[in-house]
Amino acid sequence: MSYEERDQASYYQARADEEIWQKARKFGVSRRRFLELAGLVGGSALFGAACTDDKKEAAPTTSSSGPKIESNIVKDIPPSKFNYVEALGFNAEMRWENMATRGYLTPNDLFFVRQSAATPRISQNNWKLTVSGSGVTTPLELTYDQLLALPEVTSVIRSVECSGNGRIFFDEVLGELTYQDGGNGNKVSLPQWRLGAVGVAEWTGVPLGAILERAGVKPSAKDVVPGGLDESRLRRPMSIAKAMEDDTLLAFAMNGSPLPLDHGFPVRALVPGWIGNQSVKWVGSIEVAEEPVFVPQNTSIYVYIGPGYQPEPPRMGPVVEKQVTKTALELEWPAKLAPKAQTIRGRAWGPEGVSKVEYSVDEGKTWKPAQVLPGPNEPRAWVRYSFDWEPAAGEYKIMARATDSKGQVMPDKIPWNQHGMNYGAVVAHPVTVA
Ligand SMILES: Nc1nc2c(c(=O)[nH]1)N[C@H]1C(S)=C(S)[C@@H](COP(=O)(O)O)O[C@H]1N2
Ligand SMILES: [Mo]
Repeated sequence: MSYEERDQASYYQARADEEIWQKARKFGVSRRRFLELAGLVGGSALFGAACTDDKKEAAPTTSSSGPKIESNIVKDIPPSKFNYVEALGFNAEMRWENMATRGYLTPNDLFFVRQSAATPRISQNNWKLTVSGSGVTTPLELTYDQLLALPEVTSVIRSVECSGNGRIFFDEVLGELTYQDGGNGNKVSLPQWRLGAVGVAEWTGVPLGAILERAGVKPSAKDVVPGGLDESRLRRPMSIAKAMEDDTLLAFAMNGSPLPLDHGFPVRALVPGWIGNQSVKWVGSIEVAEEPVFVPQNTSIYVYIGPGYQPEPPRMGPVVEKQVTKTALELEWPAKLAPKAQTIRGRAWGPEGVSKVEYSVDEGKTWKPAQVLPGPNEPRAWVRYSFDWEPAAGEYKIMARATDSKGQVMPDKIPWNQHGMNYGAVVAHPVTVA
């Protein structure tokens, strides 16, 4: 497809949506309800305008179900869908209760956003990818069209999760704040996510390995570093082994739509099973090095610092790459439920996949197996589960814990680390039944 054709396609999509909306209006459907419905069926058109430099045109059609938040995130982030988490840039946390009415995937309009700088507006017409460095024999450049035309294009269902997901529990459970060292004794606070900094989408793109092979990747290549085109210029190295895995992609579509602006349009890295920071958005370059690459991201920011962790020079502590196993309930935090028989739902995920989920409604005294629902249930995505509960009025804490495919059970407690990385302990969800 040429650029013109693609632009045409999004134009027609927008026209078609407008037409459906006009019809819906005749039946008394509000704009907001219409957009919600569009979201349920995929709502590709909501993001179809993602390929322009013009701010006005690029802004997705917005629904407003609350006061608008000034942020440098382009998509609509109403409080009904997101908690806006202030710290180190722009962070919109998914509200888990919204997932209770959803299928396996996180719709694009509910997907959390984490970034250190404003969403850049990059035109796919000017975009190109450069692949270079000592680890390749034939540096190359690819245009957007060339990338999309590669025969290796594939789709995978995978999670993206911020390594700081659950960070707030270090403070709430262990009673010790997490922070980044700002120099001069300054403690910079980090995004205090609860559990909504995770989502699962179907990503379409080209395996990074296929591109590296085209560039003549050398057997001596060690580290691969995608570089972001946003103001933060994020560079995040991964090992050549990780770069060559089948599901490590340069992705250009998310749940069947062109990547939304906030999620990395036109192209992002997808590094499944590893922390979200690895999945560099707005990728413009891939550097392949024969030497290990050290940048603040893997020497001082995404490292474990604290009692029980040792520095590993030049790193200040063990590097954080893999995610850990976690679970969340599809309930408001704190939740209010009626005293009657009901089904409680949740999702559990981790880099090794999930083989079992158990729950406790008596603060961990007794545990029962939850029912894992059918679904893709792939490792590096998540499983959905449910259990029936008929509570009497009162105050409760619901706990859930997942076991991964290696038999590893989520621990009751984990040690504190300064940056609040990978909170993988069991969480107690407060519930009032009245
Ligand atoms: N270029 C760039 N890529 C980035 C970031 C960023 O600030 N700039 N943030 C990273 C972090 S820390 C996370 S957790 C994920 C979040 O991806 P999402 O916003 O699509 O959910 O993007 C990663 N990719
Ligand atoms: Mo992150």
